[in-house]
Amino acid sequence: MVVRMLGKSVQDRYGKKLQECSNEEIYLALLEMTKSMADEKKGEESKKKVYYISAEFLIGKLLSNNLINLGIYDEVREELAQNGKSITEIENVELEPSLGNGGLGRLAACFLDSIASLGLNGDGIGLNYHLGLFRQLFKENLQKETTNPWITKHSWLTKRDTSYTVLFKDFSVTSTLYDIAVTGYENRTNHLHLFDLDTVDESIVGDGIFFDKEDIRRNLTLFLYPDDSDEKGELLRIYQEYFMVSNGAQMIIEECEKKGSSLKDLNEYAVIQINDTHPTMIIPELIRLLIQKGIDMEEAIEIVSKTCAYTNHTILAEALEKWPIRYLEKVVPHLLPIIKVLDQRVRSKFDDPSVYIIDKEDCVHMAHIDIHYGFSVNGVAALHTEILKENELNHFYKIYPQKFNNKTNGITFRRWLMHCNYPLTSYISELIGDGFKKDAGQLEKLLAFKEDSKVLNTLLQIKNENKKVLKEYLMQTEGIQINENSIFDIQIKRLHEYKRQQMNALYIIYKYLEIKKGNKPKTPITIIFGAKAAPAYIIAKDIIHLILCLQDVISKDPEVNPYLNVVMVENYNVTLAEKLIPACEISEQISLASKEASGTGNMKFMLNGAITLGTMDGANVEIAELVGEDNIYIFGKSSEEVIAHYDNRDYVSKDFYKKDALIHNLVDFIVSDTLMKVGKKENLERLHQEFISKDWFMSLLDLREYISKKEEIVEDYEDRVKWSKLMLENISRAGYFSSDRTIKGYNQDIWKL
Ligand code: OAK
Repeated sequence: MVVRMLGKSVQDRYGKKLQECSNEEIYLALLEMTKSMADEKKGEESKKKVYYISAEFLIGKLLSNNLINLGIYDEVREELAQNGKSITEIENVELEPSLGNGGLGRLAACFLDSIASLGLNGDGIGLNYHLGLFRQLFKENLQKETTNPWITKHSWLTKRDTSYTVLFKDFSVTSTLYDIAVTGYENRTNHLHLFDLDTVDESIVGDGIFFDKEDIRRNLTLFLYPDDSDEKGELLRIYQEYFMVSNGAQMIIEECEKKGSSLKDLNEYAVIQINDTHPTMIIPELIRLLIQKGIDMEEAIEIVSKTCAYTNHTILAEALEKWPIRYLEKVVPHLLPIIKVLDQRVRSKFDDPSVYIIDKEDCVHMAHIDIHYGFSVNGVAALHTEILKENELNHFYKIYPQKFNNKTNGITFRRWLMHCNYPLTSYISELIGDGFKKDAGQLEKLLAFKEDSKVLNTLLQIKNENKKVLKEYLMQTEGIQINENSIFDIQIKRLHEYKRQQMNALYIIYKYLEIKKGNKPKTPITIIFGAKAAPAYIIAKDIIHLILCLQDVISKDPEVNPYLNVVMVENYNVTLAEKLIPACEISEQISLASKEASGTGNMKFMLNGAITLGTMDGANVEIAELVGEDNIYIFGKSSEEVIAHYDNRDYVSKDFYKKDALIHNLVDFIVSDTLMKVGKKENLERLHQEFISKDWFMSLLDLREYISKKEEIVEDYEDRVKWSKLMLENISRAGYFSSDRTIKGYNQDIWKL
């Protein structure tokens, strides 16, 4: 039926048949058709609505996802195939929206999918970054940055009439709103609201990603996370954040008033989930707007406190935002009297400077605003929430134990199984029916096939097919050649020292030297990385340099490359993740215990039958509990041990370097002639020094255990029956990590829609 609509639509549009159309023409026809089908699925305007406000929404390409959720993917795919067209090629026409960076942004996207799929009334609020996060290029084994424009006639944005005035210190601006429809799986359509400014001008960007940071009218929504390594950059971030929250607050108030709210009962109409601290200014902004509407300050504070809830996504000090008062004075002076009152109220109640909003250096701690003036504080995995309660936010937990709760992250199975791994999805349906698509827990039914060699073999076969698809894709898109008969070991995530890509690099050096000595692995290994480093994060860029140098050296060494290969994919994004994850065999989740709040890649890999090699960190802990210790490869110091090292300040990386000959050797290889020939002295020497004299995230502490665990997993890979059982066990137990489960939890405990 739908497909006939597609045929008719292309006939009307282009006056020709489907098989005569170009991929671009078909894409546009599908886009229009899908948009109008989504519009017809408008859900009921329930009294209360959740607003998920976030600086990032890493939504990925939308065509296939929308077709799946509208229930027409199979039909469209088949009809296209019958007309000699491939849905995969048509997907290639779409540019990936560049509205996010990492886990926090991807989580927001999974959540929007689950909110709509569960039939809940909830929208996202964010910014329409024209050039998104930067596009990553590799030149001379270094990361370079350029712009990543993604908005074209092919994008899913719909311009709305809605617009608001946003007040800054020296001027005000008028916003424009773009919406992206979010259709749930066989359910309602909600919206992602992206605010923008008509005066923003992409042409001011020259030479990579350089632009005038002070030209706010023209730069405000150019980039996600513009460089904030100087004051002008920090001010621009405040402009962006305030622009986002002021628009959001005005929209929420307008929608609630339209539904009959007097605003005194705002919390009966709206609940605002604050995604980390970037949107925190929505609290003083809402208070300000309520006062403008005639509500007195005390009452306004009470109302807002009943409406806002906060999610913490990191314990890393540098990611916990604090803004100097003098910066806020330069951008949003009208918020300061309110922030000062909020601080005063805290001071009058609590005699503990660590919970004040304004510290003695006159900095405003954004998370402290959220905790005092929101009604819920949640962490994103069980361990993370415990660490918040017992360590990082302990003083707050003692004041407000009832506010703290855990919501272990999840992923949408529509994208991370049904869309990205069609062969596995079809096979699971064949074995246990379609029930798991709406009720992920049903994946456990697969456990009935634990001893079924035909099923186990088919799982291996599907993995092999996915590996070939990845090989083909990397060849076509990046010109990279990989060996499909090697073990695919993958680490894809933002580049950060705590995630320890550098420890993986030391393993590569270890393996390289072993092979040189004649100790060859039985099956060749391909270690694949994907990661962007923040442009001003020097050491992170040095780590990328090291990995690219290793890739370079090994690819040119015929003694080593039949057994070991390193591949760093350029410009890692959701589209690449969708190809890498179904092909992965070993999932690298090796953060320093206590530092990774949750991780969500770990869940995606598990669901697609990869085996985790990881530390007891974030959601790895819950994965380990679910699959049992025989089905996961865990190594490294525990979070307690790591926290004790930080508390006692007794970790000295130089001791490991000096006392352990193996470690010494691996670290020194970074500045060996072999690497210096392809790399830059300055970068390699700096990284070498970093390992020896800092190593803030204790790579050397866990290195020996990491190497031996990795040797063990690689050895176990040889037993194909054992491996296929590991796969089955992991896939079967992944149901818990559906974001539908997470969202049901948010709704039950926090939103109460
Ligand atoms: C990004 C910017 C500021 C603060 C946190 C982030 C972020 O991406 N955090 C990540 O959030 C994910 C979703 O909760 C977690 O799974 C990751 O562990 C965490 O690093």
